[in-house]
Amino acid sequence: HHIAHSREERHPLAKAPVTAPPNTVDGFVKQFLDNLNFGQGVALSASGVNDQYLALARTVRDYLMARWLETVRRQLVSQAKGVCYLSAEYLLGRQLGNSLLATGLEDVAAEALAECGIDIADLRAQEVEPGLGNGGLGRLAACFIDSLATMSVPSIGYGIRYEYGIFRQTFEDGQQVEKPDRWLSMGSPWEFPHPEAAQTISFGGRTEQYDDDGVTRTRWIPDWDVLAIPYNYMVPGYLNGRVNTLRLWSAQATKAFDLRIFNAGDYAEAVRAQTFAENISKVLYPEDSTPQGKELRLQQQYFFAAASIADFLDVVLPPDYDLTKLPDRAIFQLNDTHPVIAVPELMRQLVDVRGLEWEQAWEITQGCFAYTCHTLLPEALEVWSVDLLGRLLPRHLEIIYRINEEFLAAVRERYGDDELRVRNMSIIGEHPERSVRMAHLATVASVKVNGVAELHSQLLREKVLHDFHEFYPGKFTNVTNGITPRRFLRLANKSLSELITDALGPGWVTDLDRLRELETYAEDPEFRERFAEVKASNKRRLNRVLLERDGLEVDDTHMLDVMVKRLHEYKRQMLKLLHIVTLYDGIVSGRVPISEVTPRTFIFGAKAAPGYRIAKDIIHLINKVGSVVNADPAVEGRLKVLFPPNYNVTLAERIIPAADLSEQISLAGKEASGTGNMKFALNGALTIGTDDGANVEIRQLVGDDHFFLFGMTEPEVEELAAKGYVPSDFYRADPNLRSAIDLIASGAFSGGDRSVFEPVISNLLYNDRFMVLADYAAYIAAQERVDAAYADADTWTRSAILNVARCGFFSSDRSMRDYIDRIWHTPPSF
Ligand code: B1H
Repeated sequence: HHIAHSREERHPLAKAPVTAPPNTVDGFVKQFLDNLNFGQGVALSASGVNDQYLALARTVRDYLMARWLETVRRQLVSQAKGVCYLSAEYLLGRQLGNSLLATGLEDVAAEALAECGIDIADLRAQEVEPGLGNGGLGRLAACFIDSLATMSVPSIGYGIRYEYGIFRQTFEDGQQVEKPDRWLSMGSPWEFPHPEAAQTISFGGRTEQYDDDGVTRTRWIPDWDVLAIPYNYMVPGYLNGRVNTLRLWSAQATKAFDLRIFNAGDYAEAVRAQTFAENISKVLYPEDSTPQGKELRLQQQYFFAAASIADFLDVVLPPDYDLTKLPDRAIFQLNDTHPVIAVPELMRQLVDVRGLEWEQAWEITQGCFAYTCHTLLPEALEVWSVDLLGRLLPRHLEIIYRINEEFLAAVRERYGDDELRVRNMSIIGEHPERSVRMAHLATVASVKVNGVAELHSQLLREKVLHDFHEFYPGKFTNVTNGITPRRFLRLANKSLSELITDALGPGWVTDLDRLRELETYAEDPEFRERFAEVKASNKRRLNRVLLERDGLEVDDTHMLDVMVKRLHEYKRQMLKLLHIVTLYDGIVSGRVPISEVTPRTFIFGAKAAPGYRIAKDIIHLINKVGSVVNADPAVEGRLKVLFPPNYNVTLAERIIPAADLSEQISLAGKEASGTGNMKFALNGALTIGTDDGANVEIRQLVGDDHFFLFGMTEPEVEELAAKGYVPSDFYRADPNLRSAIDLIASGAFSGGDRSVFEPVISNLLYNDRFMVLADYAAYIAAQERVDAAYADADTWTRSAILNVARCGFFSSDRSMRDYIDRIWHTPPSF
């Protein structure tokens, strides 16, 4: 099933290059109507809005097709070194707007549809976003493949086509309830299934040794298998005629019915076996930051890692490719440890399937992988029990053991019998049970290991992977995360983009450092006025969106203070909430005259992992505080707390451009990077933040005068932890804090019931792992500085413009350049 590398085309029409439909309104109308009539099988007069959306999507697709086929053809010919980005998550967001942008068809399409009596905005609203990721890690993968296409880097994204993406969040009486995300139920016009290119993926069974012409070899005799069906998605570059591929795998039973069981008359059992196989790609695990040690999750990981490796070796590479050259042809970038099982899988392919010597295979493997670590939380470092891994993948466990044996021999050779060090570095951990440490395996196998922001990379080198840094000097590097300016500026914030383009011309979209040139415009009162009007219009747009979506009202005269991100204790949504409760408490207790309260609308957006009790309690508490504060006449509408449910990429694109204040308040040393922080700054919000993750770099770039820094630094956190942190001491010492906590504990937000939020309160007073109480006073003081700064609207606007001007560094194009220069060494392509 190799791709035909050359085929003589006999019909003259097949010799001609594939061409796009004419780039005109008439050409677009014709293609749209053809898709509606021949693709959807409906007449325009009888078509519904979903028919029209699907036809429009197919039309844009048709414009991209010639470029896609050409990209594939050129890569086949050039065999240039490319990137295989391996990620269990791609949080893509809607595709239609980005495809129209990439083809330059936005205006043509809008006009063409208007001529058919259709408002394109109604069709855009039809699209259900593919939520195939949890949060930052999945969105990062989506930004990276956008930048790779835009920068013409040969690359394939590999991942899983989950039938259900991240759950749809609803609130019932303020509590999170999860609903399945049926993103495929109305059909997905963006995917191309290729069942003929399926891979068979095996599991279970045992291994045995056999004699192969005098050489002892190992083979794996698995006991069950599934089919991996590739679904291809287009990844269009921005106005550059390149379309890369995202290949997502879907699981299918190897035989539609197990004939043996079927013939024995057990029809139900046969169908059950099919369901079992198809469960593998059924649902995205909704945990962000803390991996689930479930067997199905390991099946998912191996399923997509093995399918991707096999696809690259058997389908992408030409037949008879000399595999010793693989490191010059491909780099497999591991997005966290989720795909790390690809390491022993490549070894198995090279040694067991293709008969290479172990040493040679290991040399190749070590030249082909690079690993990105995304965390610092110890509980987030993925491990798999030896027992489970050995049952599911017995051959891979043997391979891991041998890699470890040779690695530890090298460690001993270097350090002598420093058994403590050997135990700490081993790929196999012993406590609380024997397990494979995936980060260690990834580090040993990789050319480079990178963290995702300067501080994070430094802490990886100095703490989490310190022994490895000492053992492999030069292996560790930093690549600070980035975001795509196409989606998060050009598409999400059209009015700001137009203002920037008026000033600088259109080139900034692919050269974000050019935003620097806005610095001089920050001094121009007229430009500031236009910038402020952009912000105001984005608030009005958000108001319309939230009113229609959730019946929520944004007061566009308020400061918009936003905290949107996954709900996790280390991110400290509780700290934000204590600020709100403190403001409210000040008003109702009469300590603060209402005229002194800066009118603010607080927006939260956050999903909690379904099994994360405290996180769900915090969501409940935010909603309850919101109900009380929003309804209390004493507040005179000066404080509003909004928590639209189901925060996702689509909503982010509406909220972020409207924000004034960006909340990035994690405990220092816990947020690896953050990427929302970058999106806000680039859209002209000022940040209130700790010295954590990429906040550090944002502050360095925008300058202290345009960033509200507060809280302990990472070394101060360590110091406090070392001397023994007692949260209740902070509670007792600070009357404002005490009063706010007491108000929650009193049942003021739970109809007088003191038990509802008791777990949250106890957790704060007697545990507070992420030191919310220790940073409370500094946070409140920083918020007072925010109020003071906001009172001078023109100076605030100047700061906002300077944030935009100075954050071009955070383009994911720059991140890709860093990966290319320091890790991948992929030469530029066409
Ligand atoms: C990040 C995850 C993550 N770090 C396990 N780790 C998952 C871990 O399903 N799982 O098992 C899912 C996700 N996600 C985030 O990555 C960091 O917390 C952010 O700070 C960072 O910006 C982002 C991208 O690097």
